Amino acid sequence: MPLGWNRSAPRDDLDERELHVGDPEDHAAGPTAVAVAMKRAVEQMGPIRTARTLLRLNQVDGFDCQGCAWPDPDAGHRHTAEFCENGAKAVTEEATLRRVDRRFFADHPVAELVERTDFWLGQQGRLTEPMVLRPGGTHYEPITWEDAFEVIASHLRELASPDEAIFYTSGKTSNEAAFAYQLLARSLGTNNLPDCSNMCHESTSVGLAESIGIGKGSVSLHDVETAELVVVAGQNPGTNHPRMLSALEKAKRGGGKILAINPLREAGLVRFKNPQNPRGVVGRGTDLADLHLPVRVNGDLALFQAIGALLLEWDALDHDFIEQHTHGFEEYAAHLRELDWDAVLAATGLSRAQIEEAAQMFRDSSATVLCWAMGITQHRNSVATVKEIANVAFLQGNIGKPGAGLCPVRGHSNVQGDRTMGIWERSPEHFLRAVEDEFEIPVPRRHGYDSVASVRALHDGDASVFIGMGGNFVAAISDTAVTEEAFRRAALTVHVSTKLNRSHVVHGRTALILPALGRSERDLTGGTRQRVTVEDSMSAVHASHGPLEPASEHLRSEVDIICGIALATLGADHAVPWERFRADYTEIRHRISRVVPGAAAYAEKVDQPGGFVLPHPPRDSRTFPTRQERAVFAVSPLDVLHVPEGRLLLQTMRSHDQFNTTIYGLDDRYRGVRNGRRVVFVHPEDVTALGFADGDLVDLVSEWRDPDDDSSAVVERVAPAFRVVAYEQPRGCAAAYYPETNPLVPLASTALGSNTPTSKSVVVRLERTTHDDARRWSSDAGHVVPSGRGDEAKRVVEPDQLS
Ligand SMILES: Nc1nc2c(c(=O)[nH]1)N[C@H]1C(S)=C(S)[C@@H](COP(=O)(O)OP(=O)(O)OC[C@H]3O[C@@H](n4cnc5c(=O)[nH]c(N)nc54)[C@H](O)[C@@H]3O)O[C@H]1N2
Ligand SMILES: Nc1nc2c(c(=O)[nH]1)N[C@H]1C(S)=C(S)[C@@H](COP(=O)(O)OP(=O)(O)OC[C@H]3O[C@@H](n4cnc5c(=O)[nH]c(N)nc54)[C@H](O)[C@@H]3O)O[C@H]1N2
Ligand SMILES: [Mo]
Repeated sequence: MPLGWNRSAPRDDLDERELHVGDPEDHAAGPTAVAVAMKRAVEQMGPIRTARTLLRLNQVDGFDCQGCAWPDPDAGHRHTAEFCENGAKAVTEEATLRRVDRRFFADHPVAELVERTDFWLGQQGRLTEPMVLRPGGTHYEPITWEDAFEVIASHLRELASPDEAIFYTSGKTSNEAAFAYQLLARSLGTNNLPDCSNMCHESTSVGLAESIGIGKGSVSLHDVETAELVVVAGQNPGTNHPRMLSALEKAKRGGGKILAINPLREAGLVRFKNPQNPRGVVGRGTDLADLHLPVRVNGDLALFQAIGALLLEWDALDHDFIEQHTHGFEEYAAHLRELDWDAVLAATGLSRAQIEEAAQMFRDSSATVLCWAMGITQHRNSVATVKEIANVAFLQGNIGKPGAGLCPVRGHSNVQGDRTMGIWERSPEHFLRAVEDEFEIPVPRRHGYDSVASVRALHDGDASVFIGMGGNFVAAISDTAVTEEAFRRAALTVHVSTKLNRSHVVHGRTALILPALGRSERDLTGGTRQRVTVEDSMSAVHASHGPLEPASEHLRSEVDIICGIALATLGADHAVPWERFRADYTEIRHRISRVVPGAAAYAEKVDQPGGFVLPHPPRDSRTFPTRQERAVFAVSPLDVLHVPEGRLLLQTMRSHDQFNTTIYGLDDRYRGVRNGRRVVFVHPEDVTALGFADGDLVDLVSEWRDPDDDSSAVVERVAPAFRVVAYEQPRGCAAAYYPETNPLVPLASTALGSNTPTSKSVVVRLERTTHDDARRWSSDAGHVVPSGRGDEAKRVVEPDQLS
């Protein structure tokens, strides 16, 4: 019996139906998507509120979708219904009429809530008033806002060093709140500003900064729509960026081609039935990918090297671009002339013919857009892979020209804006100096903790206060058992949240829940109607204001809460005008325009309909702010991830019915799974070869040894009770949903250079489950994690025991 799992199945009475597995779908969206979105919305909001809310979504005078960071069409080119199925679910989750009030907390002790799944917690409704859990307390109790701020202030004042406090941000936070939040942390004297980006596109930010001098993508929506070739690597837009399918459809109708690079044949990459036009509603829809390369998990570095080598061999190069704008071409070309094709085939699991066919698509295109997301960024070699993608773009001059460029597709709706505003544990010197000059406060230069380092600091006692501006850090980050133990050691955990989640019930000695306004709600902070601003994945900044009555009269905006903490901690005569910030966010926008590069006249520009686009030198003028002042070809060794015999390489991904740790429902329609989340997708022949059958219940056991230390022991981690689903993909690979699989990802297993958890490359073996109630677990709703101690969930195996 695996250690650390002597817990019964979690309690979840939401859905007692059996897990059901059918065939995956061969297209995305269509009328079903509209029907599902409307059903969920009407269930939680009623028909009138549903109509009022959804029609304001992503409109020029409306509010920005809380879902993903995909951009909006230009003002004047938007549909009446400018949203997707999953955007509608995101809005429903926030605009629901269900409420979590003080009665709820009085009825449910924390010891009970911790046994609930994240699905159940989220489905209880919106948080309504500030709550505190006192040391040794059994229940959360109401607390006034002023007392809550005083609890935080007294903890912060008692710290021996400001670096013992951690200020986490999830990427929904507006630019105004983000700017104020980083200013609060830095006023206190710390750069401890980890964010969800550390777990997400950090490998992109680090890789692109080295390759092109700026960590952001270089395309506009128009470029994607007019490209001759769009490459979609390691991304599942049908689920996670559904509005991207409309852009891909436009590209196809304009004669463009699509190359999908993904271990799974995702429905959204096969065919799209656009519910906005009749062809999509009654017809067959639009075929998307012209070629699907079923790459082995983690094979992309090798694949892009091979594509580069073929383009070199065929002399399919933009010589002028290479000569005028790049650095390091000779070394790169020499490296690829030595390419070891056997290693390429082993790493990618593809044939040479398949790779040549893909390379020909590059050769035959004079304007290529390269898109990628988590399938690229969450591996040990991810930074190198991002640079390899940039290399291939440079070969053909596919940057800074129409219909071409690099397109990392961001996750959270404002994750890119938060970074622009200074949410960064290692903000550059020019930014820190600008803050210092603007506010005349000393700003620390020591780098802060990123997300992984924050867990370690809490675990080791180097930090004792954790403040989360949105998000669900405990469930989102790797190594759940270790993380939960770290949180339990904190003196104070504070969460500014809209919905109940696991981070509220795995808590420090004192814990606060501070309920915030959501983006769909009217913000009357300071007595005037306030707007906020956000930046999408393509650097477009625009304003957003919500139409709805707030879920409760006690809610405060994130800006208001940050200013409240600052005033309680730093006092009213602090150099930063916190009172003026909360009275009128325009004051914050004026400060942004003086501190943030490229944001001059920010307050005025966001008044233009549709907003404005931040400067991006490679996109705008083919200038590259790298040290070499050119686009830099990177040379990276080709590595093949070795998976021992009898093990699988597991990627952890999203179902169609979740937003990160927020579980909307239990169906992954496109992959044929209904009423359950504890499934592991395995190639049919691997299922048999490993001695199992489709439908068996297994525990997932991850095996990890420090790759930099050959003598280290193998450490195992277990996540119990997953149903095996035979599912087409490259041999040796497997897939399962996050966050249920986060207990398997070691905290120390991170990407080189970006420290992002390797949640897409986890070496696992399957073990027949020994849990009595395993059937119940596997048909259970949502998120199950151990609440055991960190060391209990691990067992140590000596290296020679690993075959
Ligand atoms: N509805 C909805 N929308 C979302 C989110 C959500 O949870 N729900 N999350 C938001 C956030 S924060 C983010 S970051 C994005 C995430 O958007 P995605 O990156 O699309 O999210 P994942 O589900 O993690 O999907 C990763 C994809 O990469 C593939 N993949 C896995 N490993 C590899 C590999 O080694 N190589 C290649 N080539 N492919 C691989 C998987 O099969 C899968 O198709 O979506 C955002 N939008
Ligand atoms: N194994 C594995 N782990 C992963 C990933 C993976 O692919 N695999 N993906 C990683 C990625 S890409 C990301 S981005 C992270 C996500 O990590 P997070 O951003 O920390 O997690 P979310 O689940 O998006 O946070 C949801 C919570 O945010 C709060 N919230 C929602 N809207 C608002 C709002 O408007 N204001 C405030 N104040 N709070 C709000 C709600 O209370 C909700 O419970 O997870 C990472 N973890
Ligand atoms: Mo993300």
